[in-house]
Amino acid sequence: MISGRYVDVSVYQKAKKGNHFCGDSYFFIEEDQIFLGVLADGLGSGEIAKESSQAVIDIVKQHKNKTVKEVVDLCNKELIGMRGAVMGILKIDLTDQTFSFSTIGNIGIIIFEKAGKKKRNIPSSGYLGSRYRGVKVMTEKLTEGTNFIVFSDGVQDKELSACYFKDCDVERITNAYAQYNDNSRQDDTTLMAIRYKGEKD
Ligand SMILES: [Mn+2]
Repeated sequence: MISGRYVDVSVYQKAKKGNHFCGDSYFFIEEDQIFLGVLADGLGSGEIAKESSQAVIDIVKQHKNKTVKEVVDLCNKELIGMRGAVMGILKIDLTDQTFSFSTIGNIGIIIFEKAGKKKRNIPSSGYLGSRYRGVKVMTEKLTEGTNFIVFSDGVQDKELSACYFKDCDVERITNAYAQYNDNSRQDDTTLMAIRYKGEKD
């Protein structure tokens, strides 16, 4: 678990059975004015998949201050000619107190607000590299004590109703997931638990 000034992050990741390389790549960073979290799942498996998903991460790292839409467009450009990838990106603007997120293909984001509201995004279809028709970006007001769960398609729908996703301790979330998930998984699995703690005084 990484505990930032405003944001905590804990990540669970496991490669598909029998694979050395996990085709999923992730990255997150907290700076003075922003938090950025990204998860990419490369098409195919093993090293080929890793190459595409890592390319997404590299682009995001280089363009931290661009808008979510600009970053996704750049990732798409970079992936032309590669196997391809799907991605999810979350950007928290700590100054404006808003968050923006977007997913293309099979990356999910579920948002649990302290007040109990739960939101799930509708991903843009296709994937980066060759089946890309632009991406929808949602921007909403940030509230203290919000959990963002970002996951690749190794996570199964039935696993997402668990109550531990609302826990205020992100490490407990990934530990609980590791303990209760289905171990016979057929795909690379990454689950990022991100919590906006709010202003500390
Ligand atoms: Mn996958």
